[in-house]
Amino acid sequence: MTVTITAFESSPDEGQGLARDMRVRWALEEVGQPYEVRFISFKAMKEPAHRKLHPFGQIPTYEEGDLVLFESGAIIFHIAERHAGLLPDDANARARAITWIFAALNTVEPPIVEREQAPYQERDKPWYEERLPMIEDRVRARLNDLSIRLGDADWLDGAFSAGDLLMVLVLRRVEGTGILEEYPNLSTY
Ligand code: GTB
Repeated sequence: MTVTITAFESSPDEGQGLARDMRVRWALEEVGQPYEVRFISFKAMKEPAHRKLHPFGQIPTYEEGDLVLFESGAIIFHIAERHAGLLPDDANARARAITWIFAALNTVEPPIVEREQAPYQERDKPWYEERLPMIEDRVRARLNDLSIRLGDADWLDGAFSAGDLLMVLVLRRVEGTGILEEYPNLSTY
């Protein structure tokens, strides 16, 4: 069955792959599932036709026959449940890999997104210069703990999993800021 995902028609990152469709693309590539990409404008994202697929008017979405999904984490989990290569077979290892999916999205990504958005949303505020280092320290706190846990391992828990896929792409959002580079093992990861 054909899988179709949505992505920005014109991405603000000019093709660096930082938007969340990249997670879905990597997961599909990883499991060898062919897919099509429907590119969508910012205007069309907010129109009723797209909101039927995504209630918040965002990308990515995932269509597979009658099934329509949104939320990159749910999409990755769906792909990982149906194809080999993204979640281990052993029940406990699988539960731990799923834990890393949630850790990437719920614990590591939020301060990174806050730091990423601050310059766009708050640069003109009188408190911006004072607040930025605080936000950056919240990112460092997460990266420090993650760095300690990863140590010199290749992946977070044994073999590569969907948890690594998401964590790597979450970390890419701070690549080049100097913060990720403070943790050489995370940069290598
Ligand atoms: N929780 C949802 C998920 O995980 O799928 C969040 C989806 C989301 O934030 N989508 C963003 C979007 O559609 C694109 S990824 N934004 C438009 C809107 O809300 O109106 C966020 C993103 C956008 C652009 C870059 N970039 O260019 O660097 C990076 C990340």
